Amino acid sequence: MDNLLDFTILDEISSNNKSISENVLEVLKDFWICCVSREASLLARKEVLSGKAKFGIVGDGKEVPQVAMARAFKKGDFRSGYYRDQTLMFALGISNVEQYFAQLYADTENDPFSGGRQMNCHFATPLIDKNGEWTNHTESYNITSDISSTGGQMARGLGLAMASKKYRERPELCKDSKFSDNGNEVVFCTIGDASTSEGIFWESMNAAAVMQVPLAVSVWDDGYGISVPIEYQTVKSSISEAIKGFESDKNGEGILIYKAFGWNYPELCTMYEAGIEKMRIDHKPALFHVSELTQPQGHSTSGSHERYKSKERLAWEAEHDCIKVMKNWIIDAGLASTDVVNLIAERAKVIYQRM
Ligand SMILES: Cc1ncc(C[n+]2csc(CCOP(=O)(O)OP(=O)(O)O)c2C)c(N)n1
Ligand SMILES: [Mg+2]
Repeated sequence: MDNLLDFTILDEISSNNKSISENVLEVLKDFWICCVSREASLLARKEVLSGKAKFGIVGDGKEVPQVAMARAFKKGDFRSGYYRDQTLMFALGISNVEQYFAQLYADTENDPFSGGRQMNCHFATPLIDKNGEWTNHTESYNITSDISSTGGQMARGLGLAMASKKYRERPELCKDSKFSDNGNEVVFCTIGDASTSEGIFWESMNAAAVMQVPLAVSVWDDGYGISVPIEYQTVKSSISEAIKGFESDKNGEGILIYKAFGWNYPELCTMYEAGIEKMRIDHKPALFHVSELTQPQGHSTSGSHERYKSKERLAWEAEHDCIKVMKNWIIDAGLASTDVVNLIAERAKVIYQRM
């Protein structure tokens, strides 16, 4: 199988258009990662439904906020998240598409995240080397092993963020440290909208606000928890509204609350860049509410969302698909021609047909 994350298409595009800027190439690279990730999700469902794997839960519909988040994720940072984050893994180079499928197939030799033991899309990076020695965490992107109990990532994220605060309070611990760069790390936590109804979410947000630790919680809000719509799950159907009492006041306590639509790539980039940089300096926790996300194939390979979403909702989702909106934005903003974005989308498909 080819390494589907090769970026030769970008060399091709820039050699055909010598005046293309580095910034535009970065945007096209993000678009390419989103397209490849989507194709991987589509194939994963097919592989399960045709009997080649037992179960699949994938990240389609959540691609664009993750390439934006990846831009703010630095070496030394940690993530404590859940099963929708394959695009972030592709963008950070933590997973390639072969490894993603190795985990889907429970391939004991080629799944680097769990040796075939975990469900698919449960990522992890090692914190020790082959000899059992600590690796230098300040030089790697660090992923704590994903767990299937929704919400469980919150307490772990909180603990890691607390550790950064302790390092900053004790500079003597940071000298030649493999674990912290003066507490400048951020812990990225991801959670679905429905899982914010769990007690552990509120306990962790409260503790983060009281202790003022660098915990950046992104809520991927696709309006559903399996088949349950958000109005039965979250008061006021909005986590950023529900959590307003936690918001930072003039005394500086509390959390910062950011909001963006999951299909708005430029706004997501600005939100994460500014929000995370601020957090590295002042260690104030933040909630990033990313709403209007979609789930093109439904919750998991066990079920069909056509059975619980209305025709109107399905049509709305097709219209607000984050990759479709990003593609139109690239063209409308004059960053690249329709031909170039179509080439990227088609090439992602062609590579996947070769597998
Ligand atoms: C503690 C716990 N309760 C229930 C489940 C079963 N479960 C798996 S995913 C899910 C819905 C999660 O919805 P949401 O948080 O909105 O994330 P999404 O899948 O929509 O991205 C549920 C109830 C679980 N895995 N863990
Ligand atoms: Mg959801």
